[in-house]
Amino acid sequence: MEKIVILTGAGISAESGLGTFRDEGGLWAQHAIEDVATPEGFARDPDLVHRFYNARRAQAAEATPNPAHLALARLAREHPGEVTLITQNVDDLHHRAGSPQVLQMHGTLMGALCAACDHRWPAPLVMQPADRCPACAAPATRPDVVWFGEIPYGAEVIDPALNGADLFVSIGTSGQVYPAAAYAQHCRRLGARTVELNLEPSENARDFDEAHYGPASKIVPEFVE
Ligand code: BV8
Repeated sequence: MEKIVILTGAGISAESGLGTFRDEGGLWAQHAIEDVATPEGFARDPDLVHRFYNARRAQAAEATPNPAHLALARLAREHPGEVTLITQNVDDLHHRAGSPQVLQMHGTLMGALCAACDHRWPAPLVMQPADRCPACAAPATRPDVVWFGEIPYGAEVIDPALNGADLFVSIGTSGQVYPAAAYAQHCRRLGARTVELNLEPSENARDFDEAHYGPASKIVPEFVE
């Protein structure tokens, strides 16, 4: 029973038409990180931040899973209990591809969170600063995503999975955001084999025993076969 941990980033959704962060013309090129992906940015201009996420939520709703998402869903279904899928992505393409378990460590575009009472509910397509929380009625609703400086979700599941991994596969991430960018090195130190599937070498390419470069929709199904 080989324990496989898979980490995905924006690159796996690129061929589904969703923008990545750090590629040419990527999401961050249009906005400063501080303005749209930090609590301070949200406090400063909640309308800008809601518009940034509303646009991405609409784009994600229009997108469809690509062969890379589908291959990972097939792998998990064919190896029940052996695959832990962790994604940095906030789109729902892994869910819609049929992955039985998806751990969204940076939250989800499809979720709303009340900053006043921590209530969570399915996000409407368009969120606005004046929206009131359905539980406490405070006008404190925000996208349920993890911004810089906030603690990622799921460590209670992620950490044991990383510690028990025989194989760690990183797909479509530039390896620049922590703690996700440290996972490969952590698993390797504990004796796991580490593999990178990406368009080009990532910032932490040295942490991998094996690498395959090319578009995810091609190299992920090939790797999974
Ligand atoms: C935390 C929100 C404390 C949702 C995101 C100094 C040093 C080290 C660390 C830090 C530091 N200063 C601050 C930190 C911590 C900070 C951090 O890492 N900063 C970086 C910038 C240095 N991290 C945090 O603040 C995190 N929280 O540390 O809390 C803590 C932690 C643990 C325990 C206790 C306390 C919170 C980080 C989360 C931030 N939120 N997003 C959203 O808007 O989506 S980050 C954002 O970047 C997204 O989540 C995204 O997923 C993530 C990573 O980006 P990638 O997915 O890698 O996307 P990118 O565009 O970069 O790369 C795409 C890749 O795909 C490229 O390599 C490209 O070649 C490839 N590609 C493109 N097309 C294809 C392809 N591959 C295959 N096929 C293709 N077709």
